[in-house]
Amino acid sequence: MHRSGFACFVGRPNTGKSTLTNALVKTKVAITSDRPQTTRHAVRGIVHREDAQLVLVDTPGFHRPRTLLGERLNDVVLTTLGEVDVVVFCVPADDRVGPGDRFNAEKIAGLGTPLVAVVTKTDLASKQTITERLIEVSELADFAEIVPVSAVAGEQVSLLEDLLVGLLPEGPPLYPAGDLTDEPEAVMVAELVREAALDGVRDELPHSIAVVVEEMVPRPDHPRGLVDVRVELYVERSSQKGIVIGSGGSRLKDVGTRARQQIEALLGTPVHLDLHVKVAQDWQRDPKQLRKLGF
Ligand SMILES: Nc1nc2c(ncn2[C@@H]2O[C@H](COP(=O)(O)OP(=O)(O)OP(=O)(O)O)[C@@H](O)[C@H]2O)c(=O)[nH]1
Ligand SMILES: [Mg+2]
Repeated sequence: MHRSGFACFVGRPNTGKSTLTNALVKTKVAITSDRPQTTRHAVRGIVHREDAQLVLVDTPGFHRPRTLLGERLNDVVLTTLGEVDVVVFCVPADDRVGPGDRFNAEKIAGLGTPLVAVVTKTDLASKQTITERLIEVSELADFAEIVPVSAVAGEQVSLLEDLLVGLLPEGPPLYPAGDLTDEPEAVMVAELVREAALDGVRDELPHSIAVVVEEMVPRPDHPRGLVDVRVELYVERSSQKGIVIGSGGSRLKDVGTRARQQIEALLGTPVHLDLHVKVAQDWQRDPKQLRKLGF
């Protein structure tokens, strides 16, 4: 028998949903960071097995929206939840269950879809803390399974995979063999630039950064197939522009170097990355700007 279907990750920001998605797919399909609200759209990662195809849908999770962007992100999650076979609720082992977790749990409790809870980041907590967390989580909703996992240490990741596969309906593969994601290349490139730009920025700035790939073209007759990639990095205020660029352009240069290495690995070709910073005033609250930036 062959099973196939969708498992959707939810949970408050920073709980390790994207890291776990990548661990299950064994490839980086979603960017991660220690800043909250890194993921901004539903990212699909595909696990291929002899007996099953498991499509993971990594989401931004639910949070109380403070901006129009926040509302759009909640809508993305709700729409996604309506279409999946199992919902995976993530809570970190190293932090107490709080209002954000309850908010997420309430949203999924009434769906009628099988729920699996994952206590993430078990490498950061003692056995006793993990046990406490498992009990706390069990009180939040009616879960079919509750599994402690460490995506970073690779603990219990394959057990989780087996559990999720077991909850999928019988069916043929949904994606061609070898496809690990359905993200367009340009979106992955933009995300890699955003990931590099998020590293080391604080406060509100992570939320204010948006990245758009304007152009990706192979340079004609280049012996090693160099690709020219032109990227715009948007911030919300001109004061933020200076922070992103850094003194004498040092920070932006560093972001560009790190992003380029990742993009070269993704595309398998050398890349010339042309990175510009622009101000899109208060884009998180502006419907027109949001549309332009793809939300
Ligand atoms: N030690 C440890 N750190 C982890 C683990 N999983 C995730 N992290 C870290 O936790 C932080 C958040 O991880 P993400 O995967 O980006 O979290 P997320 O839930 O996708 O966050 P949002 O997209 O903002 O909702 C990153 O710094 C990860 O490296 C884990 O198993 N162990
Ligand atoms: Mg994420």
